[in-house]
Amino acid sequence: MFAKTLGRTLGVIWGTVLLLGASNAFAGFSDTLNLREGVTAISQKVFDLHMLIFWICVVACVLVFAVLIYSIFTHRKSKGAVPASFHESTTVEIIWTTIPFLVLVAMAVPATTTLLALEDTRDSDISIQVTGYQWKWKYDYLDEGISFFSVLTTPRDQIVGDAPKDENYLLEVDNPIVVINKKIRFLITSNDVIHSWWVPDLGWKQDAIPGFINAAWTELSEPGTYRGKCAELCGKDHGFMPIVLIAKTEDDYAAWVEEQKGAAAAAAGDATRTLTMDELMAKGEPVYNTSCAACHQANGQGIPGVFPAIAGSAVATGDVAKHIDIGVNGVAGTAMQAFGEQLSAVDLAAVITYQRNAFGNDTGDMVQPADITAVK
Ligand code: HEC
Ligand SMILES: [Cu+2]
Repeated sequence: MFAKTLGRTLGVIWGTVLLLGASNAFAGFSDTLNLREGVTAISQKVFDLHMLIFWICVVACVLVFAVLIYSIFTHRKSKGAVPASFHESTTVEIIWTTIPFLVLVAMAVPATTTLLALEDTRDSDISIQVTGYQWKWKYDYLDEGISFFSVLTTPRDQIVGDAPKDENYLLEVDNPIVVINKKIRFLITSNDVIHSWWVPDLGWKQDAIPGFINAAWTELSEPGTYRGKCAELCGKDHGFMPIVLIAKTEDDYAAWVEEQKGAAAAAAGDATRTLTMDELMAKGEPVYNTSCAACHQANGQGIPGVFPAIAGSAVATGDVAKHIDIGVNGVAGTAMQAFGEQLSAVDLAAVITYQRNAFGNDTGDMVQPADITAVK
């Protein structure tokens, strides 16, 4: 009698839990705990696949536990249950092999279809090469010849806790990647270690591996700003290489392309000019802060034993040619990258001049863009 009541009570509790779970799944659950639906047709497909598999698992769980709990309570010893004496039933074995097999096939078909659609980069309209660097992204628009680096712009004082954090803390960059509502093919690779390019709203992430090119694609229907970050532990500043993707309308995109080409031409023009000390120092400081301070630190003190100090450095106060060589070609086999391909001649000349005259390195030396071009 008692056991019967207990059994019924447990049944009711179990049923309530299931009902609550299911109704929750339909309501608020989906925006807080569930997979993100994203903003593209393919991210919706991924989400639908996820929900389908989820519900198949829920139904399988309910059925199996219902039979299990029913059997435990109905056929228990205290009720005088006598075990069946049959052994080896071909029918049962066929049933419990066939049903899971059919369920697995039912799951494999939509899963494979979605995976194939995710990989299908054919017939794309625009190709962008994405290259991971420690710790920034480079975007090359292969059809337009546009090329730029995208670096974190969250101010240092927010990171160290001296200022309140913005809404998009660690998710803002100087040069976002810009696209339109066409099929965009991404060719993803890396210059140093393994990174991973991940904008959750697109519904996928793709590893950036040195020496390999991984392809992925997206097609955004609405203009908007989508944010993501490197999703592969890639060193000290792994958490400081965000991605900002902006989808523009056709007209805005065309204007942006023109602007980028103009900026490139202006930079090429600047490379032949001779700059004053003030100009070099003014340009050099922001370049230092975005490209060098992650390792050599904003105060030029470096991190002892890992990144050498620039303040008082034998290189930064010694032979200019050696300093230019390290800046342009890096130091092979160390984290000191070759900035020759990352920074313009003007930026490099400015940042090297800055290093030679800031942090108490008052050498008075000036490096001109032409000095850099001569070495490149
Ligand atoms: C990812 C970390 C990193 C970044 C970013 C970085 N460096 Fe370095 N840098 C190093 C390391 C490591 C060394 C030491 C290399 C070696 O072992 O010789 C170094 C050495 C140097 C030296 C020689 C210092 C000395 O006294 O030996 C100079 C000059 C220098 N870097 C300039 C720059 C400039 C200019 C930038 C920015 C445009 C920059 N570095 C950005 C890691 C970095
Ligand atoms: Cu990374």
